[in-house]
Amino acid sequence: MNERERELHVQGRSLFVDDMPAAVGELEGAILASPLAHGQIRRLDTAPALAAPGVHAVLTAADIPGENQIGTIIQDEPLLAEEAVHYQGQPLALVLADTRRQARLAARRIVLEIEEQPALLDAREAFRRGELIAAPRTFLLGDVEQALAKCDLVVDGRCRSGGQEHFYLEPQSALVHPREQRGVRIHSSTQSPTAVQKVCARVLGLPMHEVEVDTRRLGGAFGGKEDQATPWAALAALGCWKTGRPVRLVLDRRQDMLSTGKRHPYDSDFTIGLNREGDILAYRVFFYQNAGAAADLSTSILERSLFHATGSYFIPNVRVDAACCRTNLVPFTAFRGFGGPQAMFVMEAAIQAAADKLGVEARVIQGRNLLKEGDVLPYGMEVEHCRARACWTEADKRYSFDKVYREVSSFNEKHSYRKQGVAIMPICFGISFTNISLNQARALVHVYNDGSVGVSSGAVEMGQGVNAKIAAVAARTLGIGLERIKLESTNTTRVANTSPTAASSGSDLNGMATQLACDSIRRRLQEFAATQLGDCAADEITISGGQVLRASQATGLSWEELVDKAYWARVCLSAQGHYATPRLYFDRQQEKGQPFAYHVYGTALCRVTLDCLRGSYSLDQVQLVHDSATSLAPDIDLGQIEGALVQGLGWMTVEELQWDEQGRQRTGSAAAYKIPDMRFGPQTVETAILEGEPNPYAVLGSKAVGEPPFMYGIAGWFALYRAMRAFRPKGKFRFEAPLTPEKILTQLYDTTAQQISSREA
Ligand code: LUZ
Ligand code: MOS
Repeated sequence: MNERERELHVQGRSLFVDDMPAAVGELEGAILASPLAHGQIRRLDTAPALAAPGVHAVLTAADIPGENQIGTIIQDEPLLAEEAVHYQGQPLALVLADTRRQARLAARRIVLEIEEQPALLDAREAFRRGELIAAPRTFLLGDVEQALAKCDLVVDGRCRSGGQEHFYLEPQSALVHPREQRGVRIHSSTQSPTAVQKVCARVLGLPMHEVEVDTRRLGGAFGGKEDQATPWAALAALGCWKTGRPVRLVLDRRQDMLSTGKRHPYDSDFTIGLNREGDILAYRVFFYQNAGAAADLSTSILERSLFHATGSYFIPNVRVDAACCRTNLVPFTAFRGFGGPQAMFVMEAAIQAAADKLGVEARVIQGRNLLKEGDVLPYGMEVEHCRARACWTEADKRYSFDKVYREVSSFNEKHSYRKQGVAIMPICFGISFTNISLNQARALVHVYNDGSVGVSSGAVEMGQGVNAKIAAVAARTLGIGLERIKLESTNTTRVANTSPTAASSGSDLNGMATQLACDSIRRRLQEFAATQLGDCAADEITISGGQVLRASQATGLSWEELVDKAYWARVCLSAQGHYATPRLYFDRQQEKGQPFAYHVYGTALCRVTLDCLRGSYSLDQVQLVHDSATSLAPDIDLGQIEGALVQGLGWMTVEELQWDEQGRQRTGSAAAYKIPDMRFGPQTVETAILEGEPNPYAVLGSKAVGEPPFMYGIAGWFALYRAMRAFRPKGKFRFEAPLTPEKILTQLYDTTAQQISSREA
């Protein structure tokens, strides 16, 4: 966040969609969502709702002038259900009334009859029945079967991870104003203004240039507004188109939790093979991804699971299979890490299972098999500028793994019913959209003739600080102070065809585009200054600290004066920059290529204390080393690292989604879903930034930071596992996240699953 943004936030003056003033005649929307997970719609009678006080219209699929289709990768998702419902929370109708309350009350009056059908909830079961969203994919390296036959130790197992609610503070919201020619102007809380523009145009049957989308900022997103901000904007746009009035649609927390997608639950089978020394020689894994009722981004997310199947390790023989399975749950969607965390959790589980069998600490296997320069990943990319070992070694040097492990052992010797556990989590995360075409961005920079600067780019500010980073890029490139730079809203008429702000790449891509635009303007100004100052070449001119220099000497000419003179001399003071990440390619037949611009590395150490009588625990300490190259804004990176860590710990420990047998959410409200709070979060977090050489593949030598540190949270799960193991050395524990206190307790005292020796009991 930049200074200005910070000030607005603490004063409560920053505007989110629901803070925008109401226009005359504005209507508020409310949706009717399916109460059942699966069934045929027999009756949908909107008349009673239409008769309710304040109601102006009730819209159903029949009212859609264009296509009733919001799917982007695969066209399999209606905006409003027509004949059948496929998940609980699926929108069926939109009510428009004078007030939000009237709209919500009226929505309850709609008469709905659904003939219920059995709900398919389990990914493996869906796979067995052939309910696949796309053909399964396989990544291969070496010969896994042959290698397994030669291993000293082969261990297999099953690993499951649950979904995760995004819990952004600002719920899904949109505000749509009518324009002439049936066009609309949309304020949407979206990570992807172009996706909203495109889908709204499709739903309304308009060309894209009739739909303008403007996004000032979001109150958090975490992937939950990459694809899933779109339906709410499209519904509001539909309401506006039908009534000719401005329409606002803001979900309340319950509706949001019920009707929007979350992180994908995964169920996986693994086989890992090692030699006696602990080298991993072979790894085979099958990911069953629970995609929910529609494709959404599931196939892309599954692709990232394939890429991150081997985590931070080099394994010479690998087979990864992955299936995207259709069920009757809410369509699951992007969430920080995008399928990477799910895959990396399985890898760590396999290592833990092997360590248990070998009777060594997992860190021995982890440390031996870390990626190094020149290793080839299962997707054919060679590792360059590898920092895996550097982060691990630096973490060991700073935090002394041996010392911490010894302290934990001695604690455990002294305590019978409280046990500590410690785990290390190395991360390696690929940066770039796996859909290569999305790795492009544009920026539009105006230098106004008073010397102030406006920057528009495709990046959406969602609290992650992208505006501050882009402002830093502009200020550095133009040679002027940050106070002269303003980041404008993200708007499809200023910057078109934007990729979502996602994949940790918002600053990388849009920062580069901004740098290119600022470079063009700076070059023109240098040339102009050379003519003004006379007797010198443009190359000798620099601008620094808002002053024009010639051969590094002051000229007395300021930025303002230069800009003013340039304007009167009719020099163009605006520029557009376009950036497309170089070097990327991927062959989906061979499943090989260079899908990432680079990787981000790090190592975290997490220590916990478990109360073995109650199952409750505390996350005592996280210490980590994170690879940041040369950061654009170290304070922002620190916030991203710590925030992602806590969110990752939440996913692994207390955040639990549950559905009943009919596929109805049990955890669809803030009262039933626990996210980490101040008391739950780690008591201490020590973060060290591994400053390195500038990264040659991102803007001004920086590295992306949004998603990678999420995976440090996985250390929390394994630290708890080891504390459980310290209490029950022979216990049979499942590799299943989240590891809630309830699950710990039941596993510690599940006498059917283990033989508790008399000594232990
Ligand atoms: N979104 C996307 C993402 O469309 N493609 C990606 O590869 C990705 N990766 C991380 C987060 N969001
Ligand atoms: Mo994302 S998971 O929208 O980067």
